[in-house]
Amino acid sequence: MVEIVQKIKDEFELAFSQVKDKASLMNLKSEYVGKSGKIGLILKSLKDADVETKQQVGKDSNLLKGEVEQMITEKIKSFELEEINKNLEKKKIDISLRSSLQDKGLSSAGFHPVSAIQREIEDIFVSMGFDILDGPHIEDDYHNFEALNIPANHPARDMQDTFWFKDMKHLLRTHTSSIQVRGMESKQPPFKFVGPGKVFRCEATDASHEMVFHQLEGMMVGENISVANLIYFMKTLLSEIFKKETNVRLRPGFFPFVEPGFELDIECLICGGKGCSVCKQSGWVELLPCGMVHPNVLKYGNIDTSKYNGFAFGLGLDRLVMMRYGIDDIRNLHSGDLRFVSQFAEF
Ligand code: FA5
Repeated sequence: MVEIVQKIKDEFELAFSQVKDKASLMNLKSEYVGKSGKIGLILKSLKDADVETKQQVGKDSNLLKGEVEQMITEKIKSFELEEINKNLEKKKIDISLRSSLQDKGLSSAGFHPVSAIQREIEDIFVSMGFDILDGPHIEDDYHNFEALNIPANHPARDMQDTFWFKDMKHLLRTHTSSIQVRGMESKQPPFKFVGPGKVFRCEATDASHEMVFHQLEGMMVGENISVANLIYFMKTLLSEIFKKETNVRLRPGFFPFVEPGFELDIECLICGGKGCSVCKQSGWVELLPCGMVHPNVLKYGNIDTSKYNGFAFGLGLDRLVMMRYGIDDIRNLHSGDLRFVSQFAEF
């Protein structure tokens, strides 16, 4: 009886040494240590043996079972490693090869200039203690208009031509000001945040107008916020972005969600203020509408207007990129022409 364990062991070792792949190894596994494998059967065949033999053979076959399982597990690992190495060998990447984009004279990757400027501005505001918020592209009437003090039938709705959904309750957001409403819903004053993103307007395109463009909303709510605070943050932003003296002008502007409202224009950097198609021959480009948040908007946001007030602004990112790089037609920005965007790739 005792020899039978040794016999099975020898038999296994011979078969094991001839195994060439994972599949035959798995077969060997079930043949020896599977449910009705050879080692298990030894124990079953001990029914009529004396106690001493049963104990000895039981011990030996258990030991053998452990050994066999360990040998098989290790062999499986070595087969798997071999497979990985083979695959790596096949799929070897030669990092010294030029990409097909480089052959066409294009850089392989980089941020779109609008994304790059958005990140830069986010960093500037984060360093001044602002949070960054997001909001959905598909908005409802309440967040895009009503809670911003633009009720149904208000003429101000015509200021932004809107892409409505068939239900006439949902729309593609026309401005990032909807993020103001969502910010007030999620935060307790005092707070300050910026909310960048795509916006959509159903309007004719020209050198300075796109149907899909980008804005960055900003909002600060606290006690005793003044126009001086607003101007401070706007000036800091522009000097960080342009890294040079830029001429700006502040003029009154009407937006139902701010009172007083302002338009901050920048002297056109394309023509140096002489007049061109981008600034519509005026020498100035509308860049940064802003103002003190209208009390009605704060009330919609459940903010105690006897204690808190604030400012808000909505920066046009595409026009900012145009001013920074001297791009004379906004339509170049989203034309999808790689030759155009690759000029801005950092590497
Ligand atoms: C608004 O969208 C307001 N929500 C901004 C605001 C926020 C005012 C907070 C007060 C307080 P406006 O429609 O002017 O305002 O757009 C803001 C900026 O987006 C413009 O100054 C301009 O830089 C940019 N912009 C507007 N329309 C287009 C367009 N069709 N294509 C490209 N940029 C545009």
